[in-house]
Amino acid sequence: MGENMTPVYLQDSRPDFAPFEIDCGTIPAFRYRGNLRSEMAEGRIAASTAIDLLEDMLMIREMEEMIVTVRSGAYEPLAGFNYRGPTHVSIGQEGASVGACSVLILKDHITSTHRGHGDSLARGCCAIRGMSIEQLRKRVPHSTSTTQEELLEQALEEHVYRTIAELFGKEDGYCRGRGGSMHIADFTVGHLGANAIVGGGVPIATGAAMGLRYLHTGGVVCCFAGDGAYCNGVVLESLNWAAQAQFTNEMAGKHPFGVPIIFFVLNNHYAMTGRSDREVMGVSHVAQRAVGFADNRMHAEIINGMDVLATRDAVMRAAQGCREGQGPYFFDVDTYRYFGHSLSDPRNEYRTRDEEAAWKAVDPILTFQKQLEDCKVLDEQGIAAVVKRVRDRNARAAVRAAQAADPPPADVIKYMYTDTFVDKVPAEFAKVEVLEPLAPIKRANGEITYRDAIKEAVIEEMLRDSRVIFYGEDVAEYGGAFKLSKGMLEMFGRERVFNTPISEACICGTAVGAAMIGLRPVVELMYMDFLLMAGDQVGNQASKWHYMSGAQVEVPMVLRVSVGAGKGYGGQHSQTLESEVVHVPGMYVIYPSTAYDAKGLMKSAIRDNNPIMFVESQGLYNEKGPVPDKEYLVPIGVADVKREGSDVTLVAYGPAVPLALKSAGRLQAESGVSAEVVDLRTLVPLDLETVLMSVQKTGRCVVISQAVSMGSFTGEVASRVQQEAFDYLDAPVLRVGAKNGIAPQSHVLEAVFYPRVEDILAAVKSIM
Ligand SMILES: Cc1ncc(C[n+]2csc(CCOP(=O)(O)OP(=O)(O)O)c2C)c(N)n1
Repeated sequence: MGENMTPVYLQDSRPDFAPFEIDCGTIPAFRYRGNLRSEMAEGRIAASTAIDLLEDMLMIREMEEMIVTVRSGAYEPLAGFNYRGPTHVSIGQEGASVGACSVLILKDHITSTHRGHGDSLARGCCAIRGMSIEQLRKRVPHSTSTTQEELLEQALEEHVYRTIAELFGKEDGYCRGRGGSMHIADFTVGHLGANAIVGGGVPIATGAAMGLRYLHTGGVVCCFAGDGAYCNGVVLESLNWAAQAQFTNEMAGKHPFGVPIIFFVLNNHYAMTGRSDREVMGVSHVAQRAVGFADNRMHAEIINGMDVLATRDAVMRAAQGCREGQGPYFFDVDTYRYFGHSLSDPRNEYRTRDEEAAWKAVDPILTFQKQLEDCKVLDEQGIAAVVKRVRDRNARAAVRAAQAADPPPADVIKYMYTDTFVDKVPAEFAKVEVLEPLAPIKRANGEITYRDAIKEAVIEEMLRDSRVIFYGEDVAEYGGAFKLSKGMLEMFGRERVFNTPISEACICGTAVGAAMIGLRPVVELMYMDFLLMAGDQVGNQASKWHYMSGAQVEVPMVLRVSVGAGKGYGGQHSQTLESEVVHVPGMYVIYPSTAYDAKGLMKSAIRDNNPIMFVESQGLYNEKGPVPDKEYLVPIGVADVKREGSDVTLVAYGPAVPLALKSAGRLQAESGVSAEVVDLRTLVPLDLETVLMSVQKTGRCVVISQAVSMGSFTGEVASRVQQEAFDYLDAPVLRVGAKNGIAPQSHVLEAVFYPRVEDILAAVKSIM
């Protein structure tokens, strides 16, 4: 094979120290030189569209100015209304949001930020304007109107109403009052959510775009985020993720093409109060960030964000480029927010009135109004009529929103979880291509290892549903650090099984985005300790979006995490951190102890529509157990009595289960104590019933896990048992776990660090 016939991933990397220089290229700034007159002359914009642009910018400004006055009590139509929500207004940035959204189509998506009313209103308006009469009718189901014009107007008003209702925390809000201003989302128009975590939405956008690429929908994601966000680790990880060579070179499979995302930086020059340029960044323009991530600089450009036509032009070009496989794109959009970070920020500590005046002189609305007049699209009265239409519409919507029903208090945790799962795979996803079939996993006496059981489950589910994709660090050729996925790349190809950068936050965050747009990612974190690198994406994003969106979206993803412990790997490769995840509700947590349960639970997890943390014990990977080679599922949220007994209940999960079983054997043999062992299998949802039934029988309970005792999930189980079975208890409920310390390297220390059979025996003896 000639050198240039060798696939990239097989090409050697050899030493070659010949001197050379890297040319990082140039980044154009403000290359758009058009205006409304030239756009109209070239047929790039219709007069009616130009009016729509004005109307949408005005809608944002009016709405946000209203929020400001409502907050101060001065908004007349809502005098006395108590608005408690946040007030991060984007006044000044309307040209950026509206220009960008005006050229997206319905199958496209956006993500946004804490300052996202403008993006959200703009996305909704632009999407609604592109809707058919049938689609409009769905937005206003109670309308009796029949004309497109009337339905459009009603749908726009409903859009403002549902936006304001969400800000006011009402049941009619887009997220049923569960999200509010900073988490507003409308998944029906591809708005995947604003995000109150600075930078938190960027990996979600990236994962969604990666998913659109896999599904070949032709859709694009426009990722709105501020300049401040572009110092944040997960954002930089996302840039790297989106630009990975493996998505565009021949490794990408039959149809190499880039990730269709536009990183649209709303660069208003300030984070909260700190300056991005000249203070907390070492480059003078955010656009320079792109240079470090892709040889083509992600087509980076600096755009005039005060000119709605410039942002429109940029996104039009980028969206087309993305659809042709040229993504990602990076726009540093130069804009300004007139108000402070929030209303409690007077702004004078970090910027001058002169600076503000200079930006207001290039106001996106006023300059565009002037162009509309110059081009005779609207005269003064025409503009006044648009202003009035917007103002009246917003006022009607606000009054209606203020009077709308609050969510019923009894529903406070409704929508935490979904009870849906994939019963039947839609035909379009049931056809799965297998490149090189993998030999079936061999059974000796019907047994396979815990590792192979999990592998078999993932493979079976990938064969069942093409929406299941699998990725993580080193999982492709190498088969993962624990060889669990060996052969899966060859079987399913790199579009479905691929290595990732060492980006735990992005592994989790992209899975959220991919799940939001319809995939069912299974992703791997090599050690559970690395979960802390991904804390926000797991705790604030994966766990929360179903609830925060008012159940608009499901996030079906399985996060496989592997727990070290007992191998002398010390404090950063040995922790079992399930209690951290349990403490942020929203994610199911599964922790199997046998090969049988591992397979059945993994299959259930992949079919379930909740985000799921699947905890695996490295100590159990080689343990064998009977696993039928026929299809079966183990239900999530059902504990299992692994040994029956009558004197004491040992509640355990994961690697503590074999320990509990050994202890039960010794208790019987050495002291005639009959111990029942309950394997929780699932921590969330918790099957307390099975535990309570056992405790009612035995009157005694010891809860065991491998985790450090302080803050462990065993505390939760012990307290619930005490609370709900107090009358049946003959002794206090005890807990056994690892010492309240850090896992040591020394095998002598490690041997006493983790819970041992002796600890369990001592605990049981103390209560017998
Ligand atoms: C991870 C995180 N850190 C800090 C904050 C507090 N905070 C809210 S907005 C903000 C500034 C964000 O700046 P930028 O991304 O430029 O957006 P802008 O507010 O300018 O629109 C900060 C620090 C937060 N919400 N999330």
